[in-house]
Amino acid sequence: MTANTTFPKMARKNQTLGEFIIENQSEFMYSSGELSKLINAIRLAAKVVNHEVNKAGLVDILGTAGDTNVQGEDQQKLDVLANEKFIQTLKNREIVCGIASEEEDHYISINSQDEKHQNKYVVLIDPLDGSSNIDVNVSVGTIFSIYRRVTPTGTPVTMEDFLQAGNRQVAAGYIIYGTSTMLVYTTGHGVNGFTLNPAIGTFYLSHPNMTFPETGKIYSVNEGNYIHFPQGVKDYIKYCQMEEGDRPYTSRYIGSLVSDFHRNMIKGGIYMYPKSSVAQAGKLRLLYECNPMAFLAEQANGKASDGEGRILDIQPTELHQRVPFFCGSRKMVEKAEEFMRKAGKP
Ligand code: P6P
Repeated sequence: MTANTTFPKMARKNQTLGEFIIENQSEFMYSSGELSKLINAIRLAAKVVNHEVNKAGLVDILGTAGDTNVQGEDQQKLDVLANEKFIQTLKNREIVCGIASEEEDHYISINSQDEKHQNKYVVLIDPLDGSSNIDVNVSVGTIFSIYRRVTPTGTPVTMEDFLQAGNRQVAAGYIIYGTSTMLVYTTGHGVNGFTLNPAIGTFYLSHPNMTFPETGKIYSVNEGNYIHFPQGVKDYIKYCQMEEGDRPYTSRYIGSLVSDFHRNMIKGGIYMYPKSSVAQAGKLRLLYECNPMAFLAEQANGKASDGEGRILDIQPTELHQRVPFFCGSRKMVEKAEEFMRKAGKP
């Protein structure tokens, strides 16, 4: 899979997501409509979760997880609720044959009620990434990754259907619940961003063909972990801070991958979650955080690396495995890799 060179046939500003999907249907490889229905299912779940996230500030009035609200209703933690909404919406559509989620220890096998259904897609999700930010009213996001199953249709999915390298994804994207709610996704033909008009519940194409600037002046990393980083990462952070040429860069770290990625894609920048002496493989999960974001990054002419090689070429071995993650403007990721190469294996 190479960086996007073909734009969607139809990408008119203010086109609705529904119109966009229909007008670009032919570009969904092999799909006879299921992938479109899948993206539509994600669109619906996004609206439901958006409604819940936006009223989170009222949780003290409405009650919190394990409590009951003023109406005596059980309140759920938002990440549990987001997980349930996405899983239920995807199940109801009879399109997917399996789902994996950060909130579920094991994958969920969805055996079709109708044996005629040859559901051929599996979806992997981080239903509410950065959910700890909700209590302080900071943007959070949902991340999704879609593959065609590799085991025979009509049979229950196996782990093999989920442990596919990221370069086999057919679609990936995120929803960012920020100052506005956006759905940003790719099917391998570039990256397009749709903004929700909450008054009418419609997503409009607001950011056609999003691309990372080739370089930037923002670096995003939790510098509180600095002393634990490998020497090459420390050297790159010091490079970013040095007074020379277009540097020092600006440090911006929200603590929400989707938000940092989204800002860096628009303005130019690099997001890093390196391995460290306290987290040997870093923190981020390969299957439902790094792979989808890496697919988006490459489709937006950016780059995504584990510090040594391409994220999308990693062969997964476990459902919840973690990898170090460096993602964003191509030249910035390449410079970070250069410092790590020079410093050698920690
Ligand atoms: P730390 C949220 O938990 C997350 O997975 C990403 O969204 C975010 O960038 C990162 O972890 C924050 O982790 O260790 O810096 O608080």
